[in-house]
Amino acid sequence: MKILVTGFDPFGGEKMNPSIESVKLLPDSIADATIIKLEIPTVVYKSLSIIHDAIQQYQPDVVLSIGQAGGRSDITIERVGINMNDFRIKDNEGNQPIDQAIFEDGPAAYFSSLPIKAMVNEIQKSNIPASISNTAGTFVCNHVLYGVRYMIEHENSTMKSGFIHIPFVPQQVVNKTNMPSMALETIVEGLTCAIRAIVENEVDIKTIGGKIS
Ligand code: PCA
Repeated sequence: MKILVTGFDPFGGEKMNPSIESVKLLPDSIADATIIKLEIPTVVYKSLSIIHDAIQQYQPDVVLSIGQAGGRSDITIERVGINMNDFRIKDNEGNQPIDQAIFEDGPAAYFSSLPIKAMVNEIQKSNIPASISNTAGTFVCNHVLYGVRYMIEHENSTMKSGFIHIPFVPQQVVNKTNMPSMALETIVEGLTCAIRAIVENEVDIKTIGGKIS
């Protein structure tokens, strides 16, 4: 099995993005799956075209994208991407779409096709905080979650894809009051657990993981 794992470059005035830093530190093989690592820009559509080229080149079985969600305290496995670009800030090339569909002819949303509950479970088994998230926001991360599934479904491919958001790392919150963070090594361990769960669970497990709000 081949898994393409993507991470973003820094955005929003941050000096680093723990998503690409953690991806770089992943082992080259997890549970016998080959891990292919790819940096993508925090830019609408360009992020997707770089993933598209990598899919053509490597023909992975799974595309897993990682992004920073500053303010979250745990590793969150995203359930759904929505057909919406509504940017609170400019992306890294100055684009700021407001209330625009990502793909005009696409459905309102796509669900992740990864075993999200099994992934949460496997991370928690290593004593690392993790949960399901029901929104990936409306910035470039949601764009990539939705857009990668759109590309895959349009090519009638059985390739799986999904998204994980990670917190800030401690060095990013030194001057931010009451802001949660997680050590980079812990994030890397959590992502490794999540990838193991993807390899070992063709079908997701049935367990409680919903939220009231
Ligand atoms: N996080 C942003 C985009 C890039 C990243 O790492 C987001 O949550 O949309």
